Amino acid sequence: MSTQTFAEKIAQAQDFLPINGTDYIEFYVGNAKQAAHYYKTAFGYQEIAYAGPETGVRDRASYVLQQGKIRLVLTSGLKSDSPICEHAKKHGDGVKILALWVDDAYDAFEQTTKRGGKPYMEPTTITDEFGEVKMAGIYTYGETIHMFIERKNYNGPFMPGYVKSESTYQPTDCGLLYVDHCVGNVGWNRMNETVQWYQDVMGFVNILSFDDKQINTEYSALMSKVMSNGNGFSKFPINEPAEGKKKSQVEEYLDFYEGEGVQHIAVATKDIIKTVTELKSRGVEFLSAPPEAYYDMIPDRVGEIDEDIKKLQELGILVDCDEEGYLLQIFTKPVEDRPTLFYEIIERHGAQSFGAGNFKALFEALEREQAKRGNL
Ligand code: TYF
Ligand code: FE
Repeated sequence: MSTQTFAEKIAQAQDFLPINGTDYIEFYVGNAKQAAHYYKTAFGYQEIAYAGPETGVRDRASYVLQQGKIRLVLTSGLKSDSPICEHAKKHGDGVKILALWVDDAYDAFEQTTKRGGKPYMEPTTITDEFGEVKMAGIYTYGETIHMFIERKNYNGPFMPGYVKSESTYQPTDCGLLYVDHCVGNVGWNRMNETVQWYQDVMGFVNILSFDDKQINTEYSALMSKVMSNGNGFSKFPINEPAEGKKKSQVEEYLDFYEGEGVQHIAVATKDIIKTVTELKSRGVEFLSAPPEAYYDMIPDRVGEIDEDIKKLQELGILVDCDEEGYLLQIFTKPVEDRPTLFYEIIERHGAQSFGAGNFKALFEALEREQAKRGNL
């Protein structure tokens, strides 16, 4: 392991793009009304805002959901020739926009495009009776976008163009608090340029790397590098498939998403046992637990933890540690029919890493699912 702490590593990031955190994540989906219902019912999000024909938007319908600091926007196009429908046709339901909350959206656009970022949306100011939001966007991997959102002078429900949701169906929350990290899958030999892009265009630093020697099972392999901004609020691990005996899980994703895109979104909780118990009772499906031996080894591998290991085992929650503490994590199955996007639930107790000690158990569970789909 390296001798630098995570804090020392991220301190080396450049400061030309200050980011306060994730502003929202927008999905392009086939049926936003039903997707919103799923995220509310199964994951405990509340519906806060809406835009669509009833509010004067002709080409789309968007539902804004919130839980803790997490905001999801679910958007459908209303005509087959809409770029939203084309996106959904090609990729299935998936993440289109990873929006970052910044202090100066115009400067964020200027700083990133002059360093090679490809424009998606020129800086724009939109206003309504609640104030103004400034925004701009650039492309990252695949058709995925980073939007820069500045909302210093805004106190409306979401942003101009949206009205407060009138929905009275608001299931209770599941303890999800904030976006910990969002992972992107890129194509063969695309890791280095993507990492370089985050360094050059966004000023991020590489805080962790795993090569295919560390991340492989009997069957398949992948490589992973974690990119972080200077305060650690924005972390984007990047995966690339690697050659193994059988098809890499990253390759399966690329085949079914028909390109590069967001593989998983990790959301933080302060009580993973409660959160996962609740999610399971609402029908969220998780990868199967590792074998008994995995849990027998936790005291030796990780040391003492606050949680009851029996309870973690019952729920299939994984445990790992680094020099700074430990973490608990668990992964859902893909949340659509294509084996593409899934979620991670994570509870950190000091550890700033990503669960490398779990990779083998995790990837074996992933491959059991891959094999069921006939893609291994
Ligand atoms: O974000 C991470 O790095 C961990 C582990 O295909 C991981 O959540 C890495 C690659 C992958 C699935 C999970
Ligand atoms: Fe993760």
